[in-house]
Amino acid sequence: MMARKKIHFCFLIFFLSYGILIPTRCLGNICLPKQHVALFVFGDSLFDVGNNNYINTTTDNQANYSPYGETFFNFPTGRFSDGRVIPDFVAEYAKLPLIQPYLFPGNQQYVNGINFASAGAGALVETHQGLVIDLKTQLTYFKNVKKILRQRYGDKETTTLLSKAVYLINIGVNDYFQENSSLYTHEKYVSMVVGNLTTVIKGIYDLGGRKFGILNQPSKGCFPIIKAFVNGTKSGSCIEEYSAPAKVHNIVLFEELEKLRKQIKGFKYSYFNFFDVSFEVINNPSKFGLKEGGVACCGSGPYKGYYSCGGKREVKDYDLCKNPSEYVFFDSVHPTESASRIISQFMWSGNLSISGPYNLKSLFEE
Ligand SMILES: *[C@@H]1O[C@H](CO)[C@@H](O)[C@H](O)[C@H]1NC(C)=O
Ligand SMILES: *[C@@H]1O[C@H](CO)[C@@H](O)[C@H](O)[C@H]1NC(C)=O
Ligand SMILES: *[C@@H]1O[C@H](CO)[C@@H](O)[C@H](O)[C@H]1NC(C)=O
Ligand SMILES: *[C@@H]1O[C@H](CO)[C@@H](O)[C@H](O)[C@H]1NC(C)=O
Ligand SMILES: CC(=O)N[C@H]1CO[C@H](CO)[C@@H](O)[C@@H]1O
Repeated sequence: MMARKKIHFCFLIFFLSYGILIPTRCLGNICLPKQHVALFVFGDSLFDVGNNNYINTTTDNQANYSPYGETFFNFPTGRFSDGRVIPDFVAEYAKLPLIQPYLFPGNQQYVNGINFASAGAGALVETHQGLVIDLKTQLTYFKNVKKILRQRYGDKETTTLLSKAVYLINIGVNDYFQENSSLYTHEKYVSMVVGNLTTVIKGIYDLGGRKFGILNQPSKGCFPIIKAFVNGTKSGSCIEEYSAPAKVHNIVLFEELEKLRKQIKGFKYSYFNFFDVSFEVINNPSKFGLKEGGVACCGSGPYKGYYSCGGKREVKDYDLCKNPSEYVFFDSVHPTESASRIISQFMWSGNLSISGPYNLKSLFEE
């Protein structure tokens, strides 16, 4: 019930601020401002806004229990955060309402976009297979959305909507957490992960997508969960060797995006340097108005690095900080709402070395 109310409220704001004052075009009985740009979201727990509430999975891949959601929404929504996550801020900056999870039951509009992200998902279908919506399946869902849009609004409007839309993708962290990854050389495993990611990007392009926002891998060696399982590190320091595959991934990903830009017509992208931004925010939280980058808000063990927030996973004990807004990490892997806002601002308006060749703002305005 509460989720519904909030969504209607957002639609209302949207129509009040755009539908009436700005010239519109209409899809069926829904009128959109001329410059309407939808947001489609693909990925893992960083972006999941509740899809995993509706699949058979484990509590490791779910956040639909307290204290997740305790600040902004005042109830657990399935977001791995005390409050909002990155796609919520991107939608806000793009003057869109909150983008709904694809699996949310009931009628969906899709004209503002939709979110397919699933916590635990990877670019490889083997990653948490059977417990998540892998990236390939997310693409299948998008294909289905396109079909529905065409039935409702016709080919021409659908083509326009999809070509103007921005496609935000974050994937890979879970692939590199797989034990299997050690069976391969870094180079081989990275080529599989990035290869499957670019296959999905091409799949979206073939369905009419043109504008892509892609995050590279964060500095995983700084995550409390990694630090907690390595002995003898002093508080706050990152473990560089755990970031090594991420660095290879990031180089290969950038090369592949450049190849796509040169090879396929109209392809535009924003490559977000999540690695440097996450490293900076974690290690210099005070620069960004935060206090704690080394220890998580919710969890147990050293650095609150055990993944036990909410007490419904393997480890049942957990502590919760008083003020999540002072922390970078909410649980041992996921950012707080405050950190997600900071990251989103860099994605939205960061300079070329952070968010390029387009930042998200310029992609939306294209
Ligand atoms: C989830 O698992 C339960 C119990 O195993 C089963 O009854 C149900 O059909 C499954 N639901 C889906 C959507 O697969
Ligand atoms: C990982 O290992 C499992 C079990 O051996 C296997 O079924 C799976 O295909 C492997 N995944 C990859 C990406 O190699
Ligand atoms: C995608 O991943 C699979 C393993 O799931 C791998 O066998 C395949 O080669 C990868 N595809 C590309 C294009 O790299
Ligand atoms: C880009 O922005 C970052 C962070 O605000 C800053 O440190 C860096 O100097 C900027 N680079 C350029 C080339 O302006
Ligand atoms: C020597 C030492 O401190 N070993 C510890 C390393 O961390 C593991 C897991 O936290 C402990 O079980 C070991 O005792």
